[in-house]
Amino acid sequence: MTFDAQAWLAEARSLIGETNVLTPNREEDLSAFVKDWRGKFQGPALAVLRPATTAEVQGLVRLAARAGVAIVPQGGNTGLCGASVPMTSGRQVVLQLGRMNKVRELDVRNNTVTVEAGYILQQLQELAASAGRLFPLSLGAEGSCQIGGNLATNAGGMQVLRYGNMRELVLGLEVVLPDGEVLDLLRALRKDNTGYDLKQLFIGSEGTLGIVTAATLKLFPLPTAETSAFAGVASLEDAISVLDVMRASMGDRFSAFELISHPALELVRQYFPDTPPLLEQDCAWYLLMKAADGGDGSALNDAMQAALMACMEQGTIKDVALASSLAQTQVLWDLRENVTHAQQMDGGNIKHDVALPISRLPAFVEGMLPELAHAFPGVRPIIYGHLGDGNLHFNVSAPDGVDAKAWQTRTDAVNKIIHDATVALRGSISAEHGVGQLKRDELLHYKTAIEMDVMHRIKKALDPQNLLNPGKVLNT
Ligand code: FAD
Ligand code: 2HG
Ligand code: ZN
Repeated sequence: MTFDAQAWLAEARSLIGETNVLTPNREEDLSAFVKDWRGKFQGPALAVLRPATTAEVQGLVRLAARAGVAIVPQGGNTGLCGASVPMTSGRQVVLQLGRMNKVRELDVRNNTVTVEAGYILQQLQELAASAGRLFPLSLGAEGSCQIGGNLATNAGGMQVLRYGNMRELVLGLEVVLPDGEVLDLLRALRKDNTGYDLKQLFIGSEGTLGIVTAATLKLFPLPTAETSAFAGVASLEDAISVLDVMRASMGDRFSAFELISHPALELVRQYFPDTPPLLEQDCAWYLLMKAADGGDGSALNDAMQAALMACMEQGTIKDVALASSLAQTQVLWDLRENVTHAQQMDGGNIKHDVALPISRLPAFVEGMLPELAHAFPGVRPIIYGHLGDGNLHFNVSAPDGVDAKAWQTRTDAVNKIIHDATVALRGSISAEHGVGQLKRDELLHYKTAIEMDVMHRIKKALDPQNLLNPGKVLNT
């Protein structure tokens, strides 16, 4: 059967309205939807479709299935693995969920909220705070990423140490399946053992198994006091000793433990020259820590100071600055977020998002640095990330004088060194960003045949026509 694109688009328009079907022509610039945040992946779209209800998503999925049109679900398009934009081959539409942005229910007593997939993460944090609750997921792209995207990538970020990643914050989901059926799993229960936990299949599946249209999420008590500190340490071993002390003395109040290497800090200073000096001495590594609690701030500050002092007495912390105002706190967290931006401004890098048992991280990094330097003289590893979760962004920037674009051609060789060592220590080559197009072929190499086979069987069972985000995660 021949495909009549114009007739198909006309049907799409009749389903969701003329203005919600964007097509590639001079008036409608689709670049924001067809190119990824890093500018690394880009593919043509037959159209960008912007449904506003679950019924509209359902109608579009059925329309696409009838004509064999593939769908690329998209939230804020902040993903870092090329999963949210079309592939270069095939007949694909982008299904942009941004208009599905209603709050379906805020149940403060049950500590839950049900929002649609297109709700922006930062708006959800604000909504929760206005009800005296916390929605703890927090990451650099929170001003534009959407709950659907956070679910589809099982996003992590800054507070996983205390609250877990997105998977752990979900109680219920509503999903449109590839055949257009709506799977209503929107339950606001903390206990429910009635068979397989189907929602887990869709979390982290990067839009390959179903389209998330709404979610019921957990809320937590809103801390009334918060304190952040920035400390310098000489080694990763010392950093991990600091983590032990902080957790032992602060318990659950300790909510974030981020690592920034000296070269990462220097890069931020280069591109954000307003970054103020924070410590009196340079150190090899810096730790950005946060604790939060109810009550007034003085007890929390005292506890944080006492724990930091204990580390200084042990000699693990060399120098420390405690934020004493909201403005100072903001400076510290801006600095952390700016590492990614500074790297982007520097011309890009070869990204690695690895997780290892935290006990093995020091040996991993110490082994990796000389090996990389030997293989690529002058190379600039920019290491930072969520040390408290054993998750490092081991990004590798071009050696001085090497063009950033030319450096990208070395990706396979750099990946091999870092990913081989990660997997040898039973680590993960994608801790929080996902697979998308970027690491799809790496999965084939590092996962067992049986693991891949089970993933393919699940994909085939739910999406036999291979319509949802083909070419992402799996070689389909
Ligand atoms: P998109 O990029 O639009 O999509 C990502 C994936 O989800 C794609 O596979 C897409 O098809 C799928 N998808 C989107 N919506 C739906 C839906 N409704 N149903 C089904 N599938 C869907 N990530 C972290 O984990 N931790 C961090 O600390 C972090 N920091 C970041 C900082 C910056 C500056 C940037 C640019 C990114 C960062 N990220 C981080 C990565 C990114 O923000 C997250 O992966 C985020 O969860 C993606 O959300 P999104 O709405 O932008 O999704
Ligand atoms: C972060 O932790 C993000 O800042 C982005 O996950 C990491 O840019 C990166 O590699
Ligand atoms: Zn991260």
